[in-house]
Amino acid sequence: MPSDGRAAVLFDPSVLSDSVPLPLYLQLARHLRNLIVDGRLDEKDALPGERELAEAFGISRVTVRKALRELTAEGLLRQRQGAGTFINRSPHLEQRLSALTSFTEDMSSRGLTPGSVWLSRTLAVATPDESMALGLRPGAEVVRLHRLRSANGTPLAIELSSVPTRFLPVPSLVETSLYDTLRSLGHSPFRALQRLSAVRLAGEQANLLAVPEGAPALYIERRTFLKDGTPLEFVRSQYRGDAYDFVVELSLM
Ligand code: 16G
Repeated sequence: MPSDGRAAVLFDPSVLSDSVPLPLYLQLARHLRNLIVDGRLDEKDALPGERELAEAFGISRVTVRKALRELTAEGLLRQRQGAGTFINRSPHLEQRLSALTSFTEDMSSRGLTPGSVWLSRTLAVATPDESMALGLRPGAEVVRLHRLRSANGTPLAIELSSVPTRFLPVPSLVETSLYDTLRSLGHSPFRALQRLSAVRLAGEQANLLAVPEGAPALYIERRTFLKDGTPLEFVRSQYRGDAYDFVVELSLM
C-alpha cells in the first residue's frame, strides 16, 4: 500500500466520472492500468483491499471487484488467496516490426538472456496450411519446431516454426537459434511477411506463458523468404500481450 500522501494522489476519486460514456468499472480499470504501466504503482505495492478502494473512489465494492477482475484477466494483477492483490509487472519490450531479427538476436541486443524450452521437435509431412504457406507439393516434409521462448527466465512467446526439409534436413540441427542454423546451412532469411491479430490465451498456452487463462496475446503468423523469394519458414506464435509493444515506422510514400 503506498504511503498516505501518495495514496491520496493515486486513488483520487475525481478520475472517475458519471458523465463519461464508459462504465465505472472500466474507468477504474483504465486508471489502475495507467498507474501500473507508468510504474507509479509497482511490485513493492500490494494493492489496497476492495473495501479501501471502494471508499477511496466513492464507488461500490462490486464495481471495484469487476475492475480488478478485468486487470487480472489482462495479466496486470495477480490475486493470491488470503494475501491480497499484487501487481504483476513483467519485462516490457518494444519490437520494431520493420526489422527482420531472430528472437535470440532481439533479446541479446537488449542485454537480456534468451531462453528456449522445446515443446516438441519433429519431422512430419506438411499439413495443407503449411504446404500452402511454404509452396510445397503434397506429401513434402517439414521440420516442426515448437518452442517456449523466454527472456531472463520470463516466458514471452510460444512459437511453432515449420521449415521445409530441403532447407533444414533434420530437427536436431537446431540447438539454440533457428536463424543461426539456417544461415550456417547457406539459407539466410531475407524478407518476411507478418500478420498480427489480438487473441485471448486458452488454458494450456496461458499456463506456459504464466498468465491467467483468457489473458490477451498477439497471434503472429510469419512467412520468411530467401533472397530469391522462395518461402523458407512458416511460423505461428503467441506473444504475451502485457510484455510486448510492436512499433512500426511510417513514412510518406
Ligand atoms: C523470431 C521470429 C520467428 C523466428 C525466430 C527465430 C517473430 C514474430 N518471429 O521470434 O519467425 O523463427 O525469431 O529465432 O519475430 P531464433 O533464431 O532465436 O531461433
